[in-house]
Amino acid sequence: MRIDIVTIFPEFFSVLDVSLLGKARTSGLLDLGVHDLRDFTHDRHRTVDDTPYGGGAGMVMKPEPWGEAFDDILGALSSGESAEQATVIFPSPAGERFTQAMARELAEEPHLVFGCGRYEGIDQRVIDYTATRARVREISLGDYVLNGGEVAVMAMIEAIGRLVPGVVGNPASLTEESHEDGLLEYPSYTKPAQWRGLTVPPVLTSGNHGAIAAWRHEQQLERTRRVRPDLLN
Ligand code: JEH
Repeated sequence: MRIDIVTIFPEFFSVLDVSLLGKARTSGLLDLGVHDLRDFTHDRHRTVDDTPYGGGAGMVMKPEPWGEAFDDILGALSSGESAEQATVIFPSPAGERFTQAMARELAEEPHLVFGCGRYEGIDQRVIDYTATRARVREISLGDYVLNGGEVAVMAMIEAIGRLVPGVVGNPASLTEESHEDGLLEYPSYTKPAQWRGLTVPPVLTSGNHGAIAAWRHEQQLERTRRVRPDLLN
């Protein structure tokens, strides 16, 4: 999978060099390009924002640098790839909510491009124009306000990237997730059996696999009822 990110904070994404996603990158499973939006400006101050038409507080990201950045990324696609094959994602507090189902869908895509806004957001014409050249989605990480798209993109890439075949070391852990029942996880324990006066639930050391499965399911139901009743229809 190819991923391009356009941002005014390219150094923010250096963290993608580490952990599972870093390994996926060095092994060639994930091909990541991070682009500094200011490289597509032409004025001495590398300006990316301006005051909003119609008035109001804050600044809006001006369209020209975005247009040039996407021309560069979508206009020079690898041989055989057409611009329609790219999916451009704009993280936005006004987007559809990001979900695990969406992560699964996006993990199938050959090319994702993320446009990270800042300030009050990006001139709407950038989204509208890009939609004439690629599939465009406006996606919100959740119902809280962030200062820009970068943190949302980091979370989306982690959620999507681990679903790309070969990225997660143990495919069994993904199979287990795909059979998920819409309940929260059961609690996990490891050695030592006694720690600071706390013991492991005896059923887990009983060797009775039926009893263990039943206990884990009961824990899932109890936990879901208590903290996420919305998940039980
Ligand atoms: C935030 C991209 C680009 C801050 C406030 C406003 C909310 C009512 N889950 C998410 N939260 N925030 C973002 C996001 C995602 N994905 C996000 C961004 C940008 C994504 C700039 N910002 C900062 C920003 C305006 N307020 C939005 N409103 C619903 C509480 C009030 C107005 C715009 C942009």
